[in-house]
Amino acid sequence: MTTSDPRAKLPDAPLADNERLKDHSDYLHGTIAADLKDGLTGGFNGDNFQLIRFHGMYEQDDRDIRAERVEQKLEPLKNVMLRCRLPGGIISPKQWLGIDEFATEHTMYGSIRLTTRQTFQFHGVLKNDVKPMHQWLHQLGLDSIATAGDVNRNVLCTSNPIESALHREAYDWAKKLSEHLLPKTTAYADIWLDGEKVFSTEFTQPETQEATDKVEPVLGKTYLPRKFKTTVVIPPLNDVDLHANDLNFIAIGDNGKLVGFNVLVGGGLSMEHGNHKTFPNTAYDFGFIGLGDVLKCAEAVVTTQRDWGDRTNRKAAKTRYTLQRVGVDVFKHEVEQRMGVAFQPSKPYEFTERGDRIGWVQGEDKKWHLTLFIENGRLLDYPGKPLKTGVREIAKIHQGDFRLTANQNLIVAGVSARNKAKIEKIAREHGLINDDTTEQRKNSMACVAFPTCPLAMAESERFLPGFIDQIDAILAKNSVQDENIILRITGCPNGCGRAMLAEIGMVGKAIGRYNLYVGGNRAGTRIPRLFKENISADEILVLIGDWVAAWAHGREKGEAFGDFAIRTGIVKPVVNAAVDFWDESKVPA
Ligand code: SRM
Ligand code: SF4
Repeated sequence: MTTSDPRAKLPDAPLADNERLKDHSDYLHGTIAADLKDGLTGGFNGDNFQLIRFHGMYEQDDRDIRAERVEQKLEPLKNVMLRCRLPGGIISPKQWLGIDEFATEHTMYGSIRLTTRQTFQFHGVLKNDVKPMHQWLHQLGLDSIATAGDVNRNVLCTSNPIESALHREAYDWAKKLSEHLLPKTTAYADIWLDGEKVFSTEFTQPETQEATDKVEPVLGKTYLPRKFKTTVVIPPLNDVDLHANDLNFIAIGDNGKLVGFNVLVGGGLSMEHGNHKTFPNTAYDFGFIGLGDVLKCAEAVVTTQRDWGDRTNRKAAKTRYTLQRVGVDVFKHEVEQRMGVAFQPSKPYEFTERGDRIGWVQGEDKKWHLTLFIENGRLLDYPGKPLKTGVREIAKIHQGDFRLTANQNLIVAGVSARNKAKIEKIAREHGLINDDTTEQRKNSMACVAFPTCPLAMAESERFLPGFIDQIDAILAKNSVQDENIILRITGCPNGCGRAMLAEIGMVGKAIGRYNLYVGGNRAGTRIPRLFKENISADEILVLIGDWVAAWAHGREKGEAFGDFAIRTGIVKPVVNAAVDFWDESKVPA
């Protein structure tokens, strides 16, 4: 479906090469199956390099040894990173044992990496193990469809079941949304599972537009212009960081029963250093819808973005740029037309926090939930701290489920009073509970970056733990060691660690150098502003030292650091990122 609205007209420019690639891919099949047999390279050839992303994988190589391999005239050590699809982050103990075994036996690094989008990644899978890996996941009831590429990604849902009686209903919606928006092509089954069905959709080779609509009724033959992200969130906890996402459903309850959702569209965090046409953005409020309209609404937003998104320039292709180009009201009106319902005024709600509640909490059904803090989400056995083994030992006796959080942590959920002490003992023995972990460490986050991420400009995951030691010392010196500042680092401006929603955000510029942003808020509804460009960690520590001293002594009662930074004029707030992110003189007086 296309529109006749003249405001949705695309720039007069050739389509980006990814559009050709999708168009020629035969609904994401490409020549991946044949490529698997090519033993001359550890990587994927031609378009397949990109196409495997739609199947949840990225080709990578270990950057720590890249130069050494080149010197030895060897191909970089190519391998695959896989990202699982796990709507709402829920995984059973049996499935956990299966993924643990795969990571241990069949990956170069042996780790399970919990991500900022409630799922896990395997790093370092060699080409020969790629097909067996998908079959392994399939027999566990898992898949990696559409966790990357120009599609709707893993759907997030507020993690902790204690937070509200609405959780089960909200989680069901996250699952339904994920399935409704999945690609319907059988490419995944054909390539990885020898045609075994993953979903019930029938696939026939389409010859007409009508047939195309039947194969991919929502996404279409060339899928979306760019990646697309969706959340379901239960106030007051914005643990999924909804403003990083294109489409958000905020659960509205009445007497503990879900009655509908407020819908927010057009969030996203990535940008490019110095490119003023790119900007991070908080999502726009479209209004309230009842439960009967949820799937229709999701489909209408996705298809509007599918048809109106800029396919000529991938840097302008995400939903927020479409909204900027056509106007929020025009986009919203089109969504209403497509779903056949008008949005009602939004219902009141409030977000107060984003962090996970580390430790035990008891749910309304009397079951216990233990949130384990996993530094940077990296589960591996470290000397004296066998974290991965610890989770495996818990999985062997746990009768509830596990929930991955969007803050890279892990919840052992649904524990009976009888099993509580046993699980806590295992967690403590394996270093999964550490009473010395500071509040600052729990509220800090880093993206993966080196050595696996090809886009990393600076260290992030490997840098953060030592940096937090120094921030902790600053907090202690100012007698605020029991408090914290939401601090996040990303190795480049793509923003995977969500620094663009932190109170203090560091964005990699070059090895050892970062751009420093300040002034996000606790609820995750304000984007921080650039304070200084291209500075070293030592320079940043001096600045943070001065700011913490001022905050500790001059803050108002309960005032968080980000709000203090705005009130005292360290930076001006970002009010409307599309207008004033790059130019603070445009902030209204
Ligand atoms: Fe991300 C690309 C890791 C969450 C914005 N991201 C990548 C790649 C795949 C690099 C690449 O394209 O080759 C990174 C792989 C590193 C590695 O070795 O594992 C990568 N992103 C991650 C993860 C693992 C970071 C983490 O530490 O947990 C997160 C996996 C999420 C998941 O499970 O699906 C991750 N990425 C995010 C987020 C945060 C979020 O969604 O809440 C963002 C910012 C939000 C947004 O989309 O605006 C994010 N990643 C990007 C972008 C910029 C996209 C854009 O709009 O321009 C890229 C690059 C791209 O797509 O071109 C990227
Ligand atoms: Fe890689 Fe950049 Fe994402 Fe970090 S923010 S994981 S460096 S793409």
